[in-house]
Amino acid sequence: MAEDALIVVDLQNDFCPGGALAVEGGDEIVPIVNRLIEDSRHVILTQDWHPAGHSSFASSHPGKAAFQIVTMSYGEQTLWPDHCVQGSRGADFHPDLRWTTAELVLRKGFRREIDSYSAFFENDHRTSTGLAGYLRERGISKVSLCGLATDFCVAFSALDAVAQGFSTSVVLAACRGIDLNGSLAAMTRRMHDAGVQLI
Ligand code: VGL
Ligand code: ZN
Repeated sequence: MAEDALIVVDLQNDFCPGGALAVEGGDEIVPIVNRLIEDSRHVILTQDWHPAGHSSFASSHPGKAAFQIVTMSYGEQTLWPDHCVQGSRGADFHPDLRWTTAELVLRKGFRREIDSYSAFFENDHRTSTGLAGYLRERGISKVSLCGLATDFCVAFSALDAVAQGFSTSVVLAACRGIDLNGSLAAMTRRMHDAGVQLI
């Protein structure tokens, strides 16, 4: 039987107001996401999970500041404030998120040398997280995404999901974006053009 899953992306303290890489209104989506979780048969969460000194942190690049772009071996990488450090409070899920029914918590960004926006592939677009195989082996062919941030981890996850053949939708009311240099409009268009259902 074709099954569907809800994927809640990075709904962690550091992406909420007061956090290290706060997304405006990030905490406002928690009640909406809780309702989606209640209504979903299968729930998967992703958790941004970086070692201290991660290469996506501006602090690892002397002379560089957060939100600047550098070129890594795998291409361009935006630099971020230190965030979602493994085991820190900032890396915990928002305290009001009701995620006990989740069947999988997928951690990403744990390799020091490479960032991972997408739940499916790291930022070289080649190194797999194993999620596509996990979903296929469980007979899940349809995924619905929500969480933070719309224009980074949600968007790249959604683009990879359709490219991997999953029927993919993004619940925009249950997402909030960072919007760096027009990234929200650009990524929304990319998702639409790729066949992601935006609802
Ligand atoms: C994210 C920037 C860095 C996200 C994660 O969850 O969208 N953005 N790490
Ligand atoms: Zn990150």
